[in-house]
Amino acid sequence: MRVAIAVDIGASSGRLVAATLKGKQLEMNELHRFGNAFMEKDGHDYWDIDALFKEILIGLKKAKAAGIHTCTLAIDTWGVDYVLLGASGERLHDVYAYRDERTVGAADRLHQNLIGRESVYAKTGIQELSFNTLYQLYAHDRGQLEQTNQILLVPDYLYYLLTGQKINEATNASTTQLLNLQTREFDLDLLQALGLKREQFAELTQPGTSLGGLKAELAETGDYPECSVIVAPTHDTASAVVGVPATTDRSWAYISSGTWSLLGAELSEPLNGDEPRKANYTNEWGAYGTFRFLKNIMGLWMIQEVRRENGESHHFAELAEWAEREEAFRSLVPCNDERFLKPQSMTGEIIAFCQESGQPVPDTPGRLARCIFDSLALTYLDAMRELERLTGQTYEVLHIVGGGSNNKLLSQLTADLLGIEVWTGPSEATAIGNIAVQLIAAEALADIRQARQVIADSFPPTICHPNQVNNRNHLLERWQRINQLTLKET
Ligand code: LFR
Repeated sequence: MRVAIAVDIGASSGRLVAATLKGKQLEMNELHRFGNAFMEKDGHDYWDIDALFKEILIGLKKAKAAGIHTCTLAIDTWGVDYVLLGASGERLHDVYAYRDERTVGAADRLHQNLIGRESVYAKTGIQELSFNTLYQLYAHDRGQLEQTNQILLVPDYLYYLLTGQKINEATNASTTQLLNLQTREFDLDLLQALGLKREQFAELTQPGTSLGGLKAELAETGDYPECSVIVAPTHDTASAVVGVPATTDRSWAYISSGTWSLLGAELSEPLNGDEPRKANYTNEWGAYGTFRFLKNIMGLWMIQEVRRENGESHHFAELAEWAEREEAFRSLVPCNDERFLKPQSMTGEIIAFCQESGQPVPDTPGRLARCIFDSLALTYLDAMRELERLTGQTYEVLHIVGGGSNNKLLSQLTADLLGIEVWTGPSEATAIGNIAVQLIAAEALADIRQARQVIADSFPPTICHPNQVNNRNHLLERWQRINQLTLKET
């Protein structure tokens, strides 16, 4: 029996999942799950990359113990974060987490001093987010960049630790904001502006490429299955979009809902004109030559933070249940305002905004959760309207995949506000998309179309039908006023 193992690591948790294709059904089995979070050291935020690698090895040991002797294996993680390697392949630094504040103001400085916003967008089609690798590298220690032999992104680095091979996987490389849409290569002007050379990056590698086996020192231990390592769409969002169970001919958009909510459409050509730039839409590269035309929305990070600040004493499901009992649209916050990117206290920041804007203060966990879900759903509405305007399409169905698709209240609110069907699940779309690419590479599935059919059959989505929203016009006017108070987007 062919087994495909996905290593899928997000900003708040990671997992190894094994899947087998039985007839037309995918059967999935979670092998190992672990937490992830950035940690502070000397005033900066870092990922514990060594701990993450150890978790991968623990998961692979569990796979072997569960009787998996041979498998294919692929890795995805969040985007943009990078690892600099020296001449002998050694890591030169701790791995910064993208919310680290050293990039505050870096985008403005780079655009003023080196190359304008408009040209960067025309070249890359990538939305401006303060933490794009372009800005992170600009804020990085110069001396260290000069010593750097190779720049890998986080999943590339994990592949390197597993196989000894250095690649720059294409979907994730596009999140650096250093790739040129025309040449489909690293943009030499941008590299030059950063003082970098093309040789400091590896070959751009497409998802589905085979990297051979584990490196000898791992394989020889006999602790792990014999792995045939495949390149996933290593950017988790790219894997999640492959995992969208879209099978009908109805036009569809998606939200990949996790720490971030990524709302967009799958396009065959990028849209990088003035209008998408002003709306801060991005053209991240997808698997199989597609583009993920999408927008980052603050997402479940807000509720994750509120929960953490509360000593993690409530489950997400419990918070959602309490939120459901609260009055709808009582207090609203502009989720995409920069102030919510990494506030000292998320709870404090939400309360402060409500006070400043003369709204009732959400003073219980249920009310805070309600405020976040209501505000996210309204932000989805705005982003969908922008998406429709920019692509000239009307979307009949919105798929919500990822962990956030378990949140029934948020999905129903979204359906109600958008007035279209919202199809939710699978919640493990990222791991499933990663696995689908392995199965296509192994020729067990023909293509993405067939993969999506199998995904839909194996994990049938739940459909939320839209209900009428009371006092809709009044609500939308209030929401508009609140957004006018927004100072700056992330
Ligand atoms: C989602 C995600 C987003 C990216 C953000 C930072 O997990 O990968 O797509 O913008 O995290 O990498």
